[in-house]
Amino acid sequence: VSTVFNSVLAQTKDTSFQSNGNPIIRHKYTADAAAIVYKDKVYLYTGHDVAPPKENRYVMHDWLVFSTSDMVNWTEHPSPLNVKAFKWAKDDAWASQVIERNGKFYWFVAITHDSTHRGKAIGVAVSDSPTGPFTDAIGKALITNDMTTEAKISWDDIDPSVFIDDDGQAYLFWGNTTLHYVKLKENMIEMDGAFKKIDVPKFTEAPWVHKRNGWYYLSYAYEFPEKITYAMSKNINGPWEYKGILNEIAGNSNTNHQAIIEFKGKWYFIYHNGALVPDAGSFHRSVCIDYLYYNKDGTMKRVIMTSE
Ligand code: FUB
Repeated sequence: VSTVFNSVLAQTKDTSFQSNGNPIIRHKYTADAAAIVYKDKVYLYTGHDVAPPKENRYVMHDWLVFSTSDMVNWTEHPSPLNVKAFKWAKDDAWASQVIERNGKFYWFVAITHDSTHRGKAIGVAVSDSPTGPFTDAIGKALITNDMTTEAKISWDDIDPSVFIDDDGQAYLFWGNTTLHYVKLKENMIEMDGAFKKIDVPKFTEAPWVHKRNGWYYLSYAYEFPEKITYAMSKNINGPWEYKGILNEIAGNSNTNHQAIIEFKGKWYFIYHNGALVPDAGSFHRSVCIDYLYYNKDGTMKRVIMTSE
């Protein structure tokens, strides 16, 4: 445990390690994975749980980035983004996702807004490199809690997930309890049109959209404690057909949060659990990776968690 907590000290240079089964990162707590494939490498972006031992609350100030060419040998890069980069925000480096467009990397994040706005908000940072440094792209929140009026909770505008379709149209999905999406302009930092809602069974949070063979897949955290479940559609605007559970509650954590990528011909399901050390639990989470397989009809097979 002390190794894990010592790692809170700032890292200043690239370091390497081999993953040896799940959790893949064992020297610090990582959560809320998002990943992209760029130029023959996977870049894995995670949140960073730093709550003192036994403290049952999220303490998260920065996001981390790791890269690999083979899913075994990993490089950890110095943290390229901290909540302090967003002058309008207070704290809480919650779930995020990075996407590349025209050689720029856009990092959409959920954070707590400062005292002028209630609750969580979504911001976006930009960089010329997948490993940063990233700077606030617009100097204010892209989405604030008061833009979604049905909100009864202050944390409903979280968990941004971006997707660029084959025709170049970008979409931002997000939410807790209510799942919203909106088109993004070509510049990735302005919204284009009205918010829309998606009604899928027992949506909690953590949307992730990917596409394969003409099918759109919308995976998300379902119920609480969370399982990951999914729906499919032939159209990004739905209707979405619910398909069922992708993975069960992941060892010892109330939340789960997935990313799905294809890399060198294999599909990967990236998620987190709370099983790095005994009693790690919901606020000391760790990223895990398992293979993802499809059935002939395009549905996804249930993920066998090698972390259990
Ligand atoms: O890590 C903080 C929050 O917990 C995330 O935003 C949710 O997806 C859940 O994992």
